[in-house]
Amino acid sequence: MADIELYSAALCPYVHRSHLTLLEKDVPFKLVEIDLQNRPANFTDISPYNKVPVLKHGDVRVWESAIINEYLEEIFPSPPLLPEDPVQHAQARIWINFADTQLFANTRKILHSFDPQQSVEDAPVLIDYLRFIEHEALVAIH
Ligand SMILES: N[C@@H](CCC(=O)N[C@@H](CS)C(=O)NCC(=O)O)C(=O)O
Repeated sequence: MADIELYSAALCPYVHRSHLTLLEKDVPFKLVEIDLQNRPANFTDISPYNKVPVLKHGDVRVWESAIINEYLEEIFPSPPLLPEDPVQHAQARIWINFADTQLFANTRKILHSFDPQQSVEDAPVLIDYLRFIEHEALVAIH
């Protein structure tokens, strides 16, 4: 198997998503920590968007966390990431979309903010998202 590297930043929720997928699939990999305030020279040779995560698999590079996970799913199908049942499959994909379009951007904004006052102002939006997740989880188990 070609070597796998995941280019990471410890606080990045997008990285966590692909990191968890590698762990779940029990795939050996190396985590390469990138300081986003001081990126290595020529980092865009590895990451065309100049962001993390990027997965390197031999000569292949894949970026965008959701697409990295789809790639890993195809290369390492076991255990599967998504349920087979069409309804559960759709629900899982709705949560992926929720994370992409709403949750992650706000989490990231707060985690990476250098302005404590701005974080306080941004926090209620994140709290609303977390309440929404909690509410939907309670609906799902009843
Ligand atoms: N849509 C991308 C988002 C990745 C992203 O925004 N990563 C952040 C860290 S959490 C980053 O590298 N930011 C660097 C920058 O924007 O300068 C994904 O899902 O992978």
